[in-house]
Amino acid sequence: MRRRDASTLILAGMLGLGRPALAQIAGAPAPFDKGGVRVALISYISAGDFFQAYQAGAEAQAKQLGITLRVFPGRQDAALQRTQIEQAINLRVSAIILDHGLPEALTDLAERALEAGIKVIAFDVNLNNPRIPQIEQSDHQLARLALQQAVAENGPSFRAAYVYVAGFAPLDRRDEVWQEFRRTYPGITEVARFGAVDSTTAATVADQAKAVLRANPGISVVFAPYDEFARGVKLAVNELGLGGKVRIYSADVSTADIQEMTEPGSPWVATVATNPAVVGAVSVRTAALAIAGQAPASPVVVEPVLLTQKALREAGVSTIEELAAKLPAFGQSGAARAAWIKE
Ligand code: SR1
Repeated sequence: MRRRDASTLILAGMLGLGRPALAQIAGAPAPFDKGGVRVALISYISAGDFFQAYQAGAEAQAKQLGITLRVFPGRQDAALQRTQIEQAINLRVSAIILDHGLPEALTDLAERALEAGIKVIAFDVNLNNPRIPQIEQSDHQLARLALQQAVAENGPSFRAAYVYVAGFAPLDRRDEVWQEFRRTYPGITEVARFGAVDSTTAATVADQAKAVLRANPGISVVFAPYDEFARGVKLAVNELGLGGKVRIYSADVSTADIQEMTEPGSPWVATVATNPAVVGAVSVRTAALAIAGQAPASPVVVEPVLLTQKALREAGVSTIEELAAKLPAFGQSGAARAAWIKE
């Protein structure tokens, strides 16, 4: 076999005879020096821009590491996610990445996987197990940046609607900051709270938001810290003709979100986001490091950046790729790195 340099990925070409391709990384620790590493990515939610980009980033990083990544798509179905974990254990993968989910449905099976010698990594689901590295987007910082922007643009007193669904670790962490802001700024009144996470989140939230905005004409700010929430609220604001009156502050970004934020008259004025593809890549790198016995300290954090409508318009940014090129802090992360892992 021909070796080029320490970080060169060599496809060993063990195709045929029903055997999978082995991908070796010269100079990498075991088992990556031999190849044949298999990892399962088991998601609770697969629909929506964030989760699709997350998966694409995970797949690209897995390819780079010679990992065969088996993706189990989620349908917001805890029972399905449990079955998928059992399948991954039976497949004897080297690691399982749990992407969101309900902790009470995952804890025992995560433990079973660990007992079977499988590494378990958790993104945005807190299993309270020191053997399971946690990955997150610094949700406290994310919410803080969004709410600081809301206060900077609307002053310390406003009537707000808040979109929230309890039980999702990132939303619960963002909620802690919302509560903290309301204590710091008693002039902020939460007039209404609503939300849903289902197979059509944006549409469901749009219906809820329409009812709330109709019933509460004084609302001037909506804190919607998930892009599917923000899209729903924006639909409602536009349908009710409230474009000049209501401002939306959110989390997450995608090419479609950038277009929705920057279109003329858009009420969606700011979001705070990581690049979800980078978070997917970080998740796979964390799994790879755990498999190699080099698990990074938990939590592994990907820092988000504030993106305002004004800044996006002024920079002429219209896609995620343009954003990553203009803003290096958005396009890459130093988390879960090692000399033998290429991005
Ligand atoms: C239902 S939880 C949705 C959030 O998960 C990820 O952390 C994304 O940032 C999204 O906002």
